Amino acid sequence: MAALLKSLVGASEKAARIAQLCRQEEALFQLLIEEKTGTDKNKKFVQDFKTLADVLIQEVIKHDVGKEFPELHGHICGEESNQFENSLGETLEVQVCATQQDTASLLFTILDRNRPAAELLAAAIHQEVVLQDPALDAVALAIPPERLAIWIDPIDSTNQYIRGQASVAPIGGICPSGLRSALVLIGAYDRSSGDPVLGVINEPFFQEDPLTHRWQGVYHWGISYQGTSLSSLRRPPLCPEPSVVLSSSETPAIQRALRPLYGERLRFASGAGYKMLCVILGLAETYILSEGSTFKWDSCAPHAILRALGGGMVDLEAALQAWCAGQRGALPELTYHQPAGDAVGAERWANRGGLVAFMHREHLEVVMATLATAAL
Ligand code: 2IP
Ligand code: CA
Ligand code: CA
Repeated sequence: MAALLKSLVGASEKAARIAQLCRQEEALFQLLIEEKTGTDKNKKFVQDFKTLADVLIQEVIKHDVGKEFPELHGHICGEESNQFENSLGETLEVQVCATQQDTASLLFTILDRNRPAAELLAAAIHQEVVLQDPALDAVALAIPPERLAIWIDPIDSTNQYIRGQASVAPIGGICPSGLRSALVLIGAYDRSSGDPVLGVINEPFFQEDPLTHRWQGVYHWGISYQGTSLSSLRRPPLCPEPSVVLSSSETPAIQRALRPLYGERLRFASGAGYKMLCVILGLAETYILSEGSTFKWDSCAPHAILRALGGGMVDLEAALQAWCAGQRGALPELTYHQPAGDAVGAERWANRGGLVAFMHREHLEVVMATLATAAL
């Protein structure tokens, strides 16, 4: 288990470096931002590159973790597919090749013969990440990898990643938008129960070095398995004046219903993963989402960390139903192993009933009581 945890943290570090590189290296940055200029073909190509950054990062994680743990083969999935259509309408398969040179050649084709970009990316993909983290080394817990499966969101909050605002002033510790909300999310769940077991959240844009303007990242992890809970973080204390974090597109009805409870401490932020991280860090007591706009790859890693710290994440619709039926014990948490049978594509893996992420049960109960009586 410690080996798998280390492998996922290492993969998240490599992913974060690739995400940083795409913003820091001129040859890649131009591809990322050059949106409104150029010909139609260019526009389409730039659109392609945004997807490519996501696809590539997911493939790197899949490759590195899969190589170390063959038991996970076929059980590492994510938001993206590795089938990539380039500006010429050709379908290409993005993959990490055996050597850096082979990967560079493949990327050269995919990137419309842009050699500097292909070589920079290939070097980042094949770099060796060395972790120096005694706390990670000290973890001793045996969970057979063949019981687990993995969800990856290579970059969550892609819009903010592309927009790239570096210094957005936080409100109550929470950045409403900007690069801070772009995260790498890697979560492992139990194949048979669907429960989240292990989560890694990497923040590639945690802080900018004022001298070099290079980004420094930070990662967090948590494990919750058969009564054992471990995390790089501490459980935040119960806050007497709770705040809630919402999507700026949350419905007016929900916002109205929550106003009496939270008053001015109704916060808004981009990025589903970032809002979950705010609850993990104690910057907000709950994240409430009434719509099915997040997916299993958004919530799996943060959910595992929340559980490791004694919190959780419930399916809002199912939890409200249970609450209203008087079944107020263990409210139904999100699970990760079963697709919605009546949906297609990514929708099969949506958290369709919405969600509530919480750290302290007391806050979850107040939210349930409030929403159950609100006219929504
Ligand atoms: C998105 C991203 C959005 C979020 C949406 C996710 O994932 O996190 O920011 O919407 O739910 O699916 P919001 O910011 O309104 O919470 P991605 O960026 O990976 O598409
Ligand atoms: Ca996402
Ligand atoms: Ca994403």
